[in-house]
Amino acid sequence: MANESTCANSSAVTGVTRAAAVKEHARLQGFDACGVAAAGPADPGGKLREWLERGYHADMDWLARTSAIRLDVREKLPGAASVVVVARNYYKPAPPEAQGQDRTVPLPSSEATGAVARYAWGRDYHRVMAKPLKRLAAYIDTLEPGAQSYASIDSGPVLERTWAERAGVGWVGKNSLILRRDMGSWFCLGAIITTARLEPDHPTPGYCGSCRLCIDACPTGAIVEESVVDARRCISYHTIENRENIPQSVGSRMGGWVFGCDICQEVCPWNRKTPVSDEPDFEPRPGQAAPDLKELAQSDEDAFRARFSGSPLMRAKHAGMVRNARIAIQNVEQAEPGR
Ligand code: B12
Ligand code: SF4
Ligand code: SF4
Repeated sequence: MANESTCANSSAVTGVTRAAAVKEHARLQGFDACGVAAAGPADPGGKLREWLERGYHADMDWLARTSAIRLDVREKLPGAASVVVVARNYYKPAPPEAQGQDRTVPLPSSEATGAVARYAWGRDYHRVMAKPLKRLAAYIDTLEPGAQSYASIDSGPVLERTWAERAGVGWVGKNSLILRRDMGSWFCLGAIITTARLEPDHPTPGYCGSCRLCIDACPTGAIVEESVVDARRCISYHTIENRENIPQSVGSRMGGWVFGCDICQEVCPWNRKTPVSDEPDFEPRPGQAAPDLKELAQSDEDAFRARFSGSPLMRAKHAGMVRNARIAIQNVEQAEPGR
């Protein structure tokens, strides 16, 4: 595979081959892709600062609070020399209960089930990836005397997409996600900051070309310019992170989405041929990919916990999911009066 770094074969431990050994170990840990970047300032172009200044982070103040660390991995790990980025494919085909849903639009399904982002159909990816990533970090530490590493998935103060792009793991698509020609964007990222010196990969070129399907398909206009998402308009932000009321301008365009949103990925041509993930933990759990809206809206906290414990849906909390289901029900009723 040209440019997009995959997991390579080697077990030698010097220079270029050290990076190759890391990639082979990443493959053994189940990761589908792995690349290496040289540590340093993450965002010389000031894109993160500008994004924050424009308020695109909505109320995710933790992004602003940790921005100094995000801007330079050496703030997190003094002496950091390399950033290893891994990707884990989570693509599973829709289970029968979600097959009637048109996931490229915000319309509610006629079955009055909610739509859930594909990454959240199975077990929480943080849990799935944590141990393999820690094992990979421990392996990297053996490559150089005294080497230290910091492993992070999603919640750590690391600009994962920037590092993924630099490490040749994929390119930043116009929907702002990292894409690969062999997997589309149906994967989660993890990063390891390390003091070990590993031979860096080259960034991969972008393959969006003149396409702008994701920008045109976004029902709320959240992709305000190529590769830039305003979270204040993003259904994913409102259904997962927002703890307050969802503004009418977004709620009325959410359709049946009750957790996350995949519209800007479902329409992407690179996502048509993603191989099915070999991770059993990403197998859709019963009722999780397309929960019954009325059941969800009427659920009590205990029932919610019993059903979704260990899944990404817990992030939105019971109150958030009930709120989302109520909005989706209103949208169904408006689309099909008298239901
Ligand atoms: C905050 C956050 C969100 C927010 C804000 C989204 C956003 N676009 O920033 C919300 C809640 C909306 C969100 C939604 C989603 N998220 Co999110 N999110 C994050 C998180 C925690 C931080 C992102 C961040 O720092 N944003 C700030 C902006 C400024 O940074 P950035 O977009 O990464 O931009 C950098 C580069 O992309 C580059 N860049 C920016 N613009 C441009 C333009 C050009 C032309 C170029 C070349 C480069 C470039 O420079 C920037 C600064 O260095 C990351 C995990 C992490 N720690 O990184 C996950 C992460 C990005 N999310 C992820 C996912 C899966 C999603 C969803 C698909 C979930 C869903 N199905 O609902 C949606 C997608 C929405 C979308 N189109 O972005 C994955 C992405 C995997 C992938 N294949 O890329 C991540 C990496 C989590 C993970 N570990 O897997 N997310
Ligand atoms: S996740 Fe949905 S709302 Fe957010 S940018 Fe993509 S299509 Fe738009
Ligand atoms: S839909 Fe088109 S523009 Fe958007 S990320 Fe995919 S290829 Fe790029």
